[in-house]
Amino acid sequence: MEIFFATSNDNKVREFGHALKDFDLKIKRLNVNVPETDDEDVEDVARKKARDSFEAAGVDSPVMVEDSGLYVKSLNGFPGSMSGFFIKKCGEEGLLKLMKNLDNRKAFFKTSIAIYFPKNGDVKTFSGKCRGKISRDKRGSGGFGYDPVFIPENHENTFAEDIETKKRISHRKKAVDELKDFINNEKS
Ligand code: ITT
Repeated sequence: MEIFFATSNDNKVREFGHALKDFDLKIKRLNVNVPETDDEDVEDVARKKARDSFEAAGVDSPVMVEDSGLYVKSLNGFPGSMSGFFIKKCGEEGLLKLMKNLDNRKAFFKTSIAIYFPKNGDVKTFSGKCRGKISRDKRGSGGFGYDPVFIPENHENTFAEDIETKKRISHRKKAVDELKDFINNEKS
């Protein structure tokens, strides 16, 4: 199967490549940039973006997008689907500043992959969550985005300090595993 991946984010492509290692799926990068909706759930954002990206791309194979967000409990889920906008404006430091006086540091990452299938106009979504907490300071140089301030549940280090753990348990890895199950089922 061949799928086009519409994304502007090289880090996502790299993490997908790793999670799909040894799996029979050809992914081709697509450079279309369609606006994202303001839905709070990244799954809704991804679902709509897949259809829009397919229409903008003018290809005849399935088109995949991926939307991710960091949902912080004591900020009522913010920045969530606005994680990209927030980090561009304020950085991870901005999140730490915003949370300076907050003791409840619980947060989770959510990734939703959405694929538009042109043969029947269907959109399928595959999602993964990773629970954890926001650290008190920035630590580590691996990964990208909020990885230096996110400590996964039952761990001491941030994702940026322990990239091997991220590869094993991340939101993205779980979403890709769901996608693999779907493709395996389709094949059998
Ligand atoms: P697209 O072109 O694929 O939309 P994007 O960078 O705009 O790329 P998202 O909207 O899905 O991607 O993600 C918003 C931001 O959330 C992203 O720019 C990162 O800063 C952050 N982010 C996403 N996945 C992450 C991860 O696994 N670890 C840390 N931060 C992440």
